Amino acid sequence: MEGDRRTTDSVATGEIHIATPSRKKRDGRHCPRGRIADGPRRSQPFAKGKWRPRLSNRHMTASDLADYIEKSHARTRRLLPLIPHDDLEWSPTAGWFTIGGLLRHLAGIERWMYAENAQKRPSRYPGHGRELADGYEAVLVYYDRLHEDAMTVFRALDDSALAQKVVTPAGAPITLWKWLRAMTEHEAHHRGQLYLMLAMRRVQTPPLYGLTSEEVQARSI
Ligand code: NI
Repeated sequence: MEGDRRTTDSVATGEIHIATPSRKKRDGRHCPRGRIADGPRRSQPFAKGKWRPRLSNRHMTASDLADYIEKSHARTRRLLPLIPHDDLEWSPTAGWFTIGGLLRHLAGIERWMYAENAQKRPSRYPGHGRELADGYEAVLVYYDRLHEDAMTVFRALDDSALAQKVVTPAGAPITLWKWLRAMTEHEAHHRGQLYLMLAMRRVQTPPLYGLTSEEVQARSI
């Protein structure tokens, strides 16, 4: 986590917009906790008076969230075959994550912190040391196995579970879907580091969403 303090409900909302409590106050309808609104605006069938919700009413189900976690993970996972085996424990500077350490960190955090917290259990995060998985093949197996185990936990969550509070290692209560959203942000943060570390080892990396920055510019008006 690198000292991240993103452990409360005040986490920045990022790309995913949250239905606000004011909806309940203003039109008397209760927006179930755990509802995540995204996508384009559209007219709302339940508005009373002058007020219209500022955000759309589309929401992410438990299944949608698990799919989103899976896709986010896949964008990191595809970097693993590109890692030069001899560079696995290379670090850009002393005292920083190595590439392998970063992968063990991501795997361990997902499985032993987030997936445990999701089951209302305390973190059992074991760190990111080489004793956990040493060598390219071992790291690959560790990374895949822990993700698979974590996904088994996440896929078992329903909308009601996602709307409940869990407690972070910092002792802060947070609604579970927000905690899992923070997990994808955490992963994206470290994925960016992996991209940079691979570039420093002169490895060509894939564009994140299919087009390079230059290709997007070429298609821009
Ligand atoms: Ni981290």
